[in-house]
Amino acid sequence: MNLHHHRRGQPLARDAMAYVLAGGRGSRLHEMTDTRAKPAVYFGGKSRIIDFALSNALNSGIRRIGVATQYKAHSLIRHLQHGWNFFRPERNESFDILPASQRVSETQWYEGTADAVYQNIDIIESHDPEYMVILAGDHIYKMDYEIMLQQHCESGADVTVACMEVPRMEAVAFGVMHVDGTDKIIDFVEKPADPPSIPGDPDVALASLGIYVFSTRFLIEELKRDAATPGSSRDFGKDIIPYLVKHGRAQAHRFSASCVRSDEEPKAYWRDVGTVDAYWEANVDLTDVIPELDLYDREWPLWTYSEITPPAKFVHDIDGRRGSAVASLVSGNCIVSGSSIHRSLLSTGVRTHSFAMLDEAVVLPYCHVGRGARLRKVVIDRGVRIPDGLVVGDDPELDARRFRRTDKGVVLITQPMIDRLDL
Ligand code: ADQ
Ligand code: ADP
Repeated sequence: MNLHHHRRGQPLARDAMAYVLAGGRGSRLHEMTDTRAKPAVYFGGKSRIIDFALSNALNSGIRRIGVATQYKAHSLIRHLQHGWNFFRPERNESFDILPASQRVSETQWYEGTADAVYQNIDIIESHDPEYMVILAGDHIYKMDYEIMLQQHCESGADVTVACMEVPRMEAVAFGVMHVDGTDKIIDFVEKPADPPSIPGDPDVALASLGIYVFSTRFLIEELKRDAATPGSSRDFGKDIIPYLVKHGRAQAHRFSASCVRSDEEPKAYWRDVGTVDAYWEANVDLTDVIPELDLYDREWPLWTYSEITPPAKFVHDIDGRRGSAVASLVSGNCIVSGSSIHRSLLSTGVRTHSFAMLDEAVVLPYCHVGRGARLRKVVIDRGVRIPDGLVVGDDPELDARRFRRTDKGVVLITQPMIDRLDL
């Protein structure tokens, strides 16, 4: 697909700054986010979750980016410095990493998401963007923000909020809106226990994706107004958006209008991989013959930091029978030695040894899988050394005692869990 086909008029992205909120922990990923923020969690073999939002910004033509970090930001910041540090001020580009740092107030942390922008107003002003695209750093999707910017300008709204129809019961995790016939938002509730449905379909709700476009001048006024409002939790979803729906003009933008799809992709793709099950499933889905998410689309490349590595290598076992990976994604510096690997993702530097069997395994960088280990439906955290002969996926009760096993039967394995094993 040629992106320029659906662009009308002048690109607005060059006048915009993308502001990525990357401070949340993502506690439902459990031990995966013990040491790193959710946006820094590995995804798809070679990338991290935040690379999707950042690649969207870059591919949309945005050249000014700020990333607000807070929770366990070390590995995230290192990733950003390694992979995203190529913007040049002399070309009117910028890339700012903005840790919560008592820059404005005495409180050390950003309170809500709006505060994470408010505390950096001076930095935003120094770049002087006409528009602000506020994003979360923890979702998997491909979207052309230029199209949303154009809709924002054409409609004259105070804020434009990206939205998508979701099954009504899933909407408890979202901001849920009602719109009129022109997609003006007429009602907005943040994370309702009983989400209202869209007219005519009781099983579907219109959910906010937490992606907002404002003119910078208006946003700054709003942030200051909100900061001076007693009782505000300083959050976009809880405070700013509901206020603007009541007192201003908030417009909905359909994700389907700006979602980027290659010819290979059957439908619009947006995922919050915030639980171990969703994370495992979205990764393993990539091994499908035609996955719903195309990582190979050269029109919308996924940029990331990636180590320079030797190629992946496949070696036979002594019988000359094993030593292959099928329906799998294998990254650089992996050595698959005498193992059988099926519907799995091996990140950089994974070693698997003779007679090991992996099925539907998501293996993060620099793991070792010992001889004869048999692992099914697992997520293995970075650097874990799986002992020889370990079996996971045959005995649910044993798995649940040793590791973190979800209701859907996905087993998350970390090194401390391995260290505690009594083998
Ligand atoms: P949530 O995603 O639940 O809902 P929140 O937890 O505030 O809202 O996180 C939004 C983003 O901001 C995340 O990427 C998170 O990492 C980041 N973040 C959270 N607190 C932060 C802080 N103090 N500093 C920096 N970054 C921070 C929001 C909206 C809903 C909408 C969903 C869509 O509030 O209306 O439906 O996003 O996922
Ligand atoms: P995280 O996985 O928590 O996001 P990083 O990717 O930033 O963290 O790195 C974690 C640590 O693992 C770093 O100190 C990195 O240098 C280290 N590391 C690099 N190469 C290897 C290796 N071959 N084996 C084990 N750890 C490695």
